[in-house]
Amino acid sequence: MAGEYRFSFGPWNIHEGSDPFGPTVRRKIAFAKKLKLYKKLGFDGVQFHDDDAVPGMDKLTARQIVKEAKDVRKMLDGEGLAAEFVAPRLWENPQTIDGGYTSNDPACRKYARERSRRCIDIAVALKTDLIVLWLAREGTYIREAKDSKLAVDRLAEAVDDMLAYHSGIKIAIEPKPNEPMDHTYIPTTGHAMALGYLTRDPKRVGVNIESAHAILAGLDPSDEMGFALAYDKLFTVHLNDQNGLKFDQDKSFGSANLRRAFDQVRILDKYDYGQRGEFVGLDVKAMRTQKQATATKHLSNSRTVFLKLVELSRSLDESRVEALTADRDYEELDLLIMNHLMGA
Ligand code: GLO
Ligand code: MG
Repeated sequence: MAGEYRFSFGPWNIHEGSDPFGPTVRRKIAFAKKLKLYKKLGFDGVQFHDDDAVPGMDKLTARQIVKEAKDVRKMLDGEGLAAEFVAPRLWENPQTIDGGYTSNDPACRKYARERSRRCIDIAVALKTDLIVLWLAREGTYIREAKDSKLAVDRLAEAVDDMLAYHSGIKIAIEPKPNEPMDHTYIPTTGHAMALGYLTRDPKRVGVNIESAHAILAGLDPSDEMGFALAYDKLFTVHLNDQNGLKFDQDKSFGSANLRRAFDQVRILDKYDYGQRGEFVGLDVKAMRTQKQATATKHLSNSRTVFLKLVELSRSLDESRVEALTADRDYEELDLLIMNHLMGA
């Protein structure tokens, strides 16, 4: 069963533990060393930010960027790993302080478009056709700072620009309702998919659903997945967990609410997620308390929980579920699911 699913995570998921209130607590692990951990932890795919692959890319020419990305491709080959996607990191440069594509400053919007093209070049060099767009700062701190209609027009134009730049790429928009912004323009799966339909080639635009982001929007991640699956738009997922409405926690999958994790696995497995090469992507962070030597357990644990939940999903007595559903005895169905999860 493990072989039926391929798992991925990004190098930022092995991190030094800094948070807004305190410095790092673990030593930095070099990128090449992180790559060596993937297979050992049971992972086959690497998620990238453009500058995970090519650090300092803003100071390099387009040609130099491609050259460096090709060297990273060789490192991946050496480890037997695939690149799952590349995402333009449009939230750290001074020119993205007020957002990239939706910035009020035309020079900053131009920077964001250029950077996105370089990101596509990197994806091509890494041999992946998937671009993830987490629209980090495309929103506002105060409502009056930007025009929301114009912002959506600008987002659609930016996606168009990327689609036109390379006919072979697909774009998975990763919605999130807040953080770092007060409100973002693309807060939910529905918004992300609707944005895709404003573009020149909606077939090539889908979503990356992150469990925690759906929960932060007050929504159920498995229902969000069902919505995207109904439109055949679930290009990838960022599984993790979130304990209520607070900062984005990126907890290990299933650690806050096992039943909510079960429901995500159940819908993915039911509709053959992964059969067309989609990775089971994680976006999880180790707790800050974790010591150096054990700061990758959140990754292997999330994978273990996913696979265990696949087993539980497949062993659920579906005829019993059907009978109880037909009888509208949802209290009994509730107990059936809880007993199943408790191994009772
Ligand atoms: C933050 C996002 C972030 C993205 C990543 C890929 O809340 O989840 O981790 O997934 O940057 O674009
Ligand atoms: Mg994410």
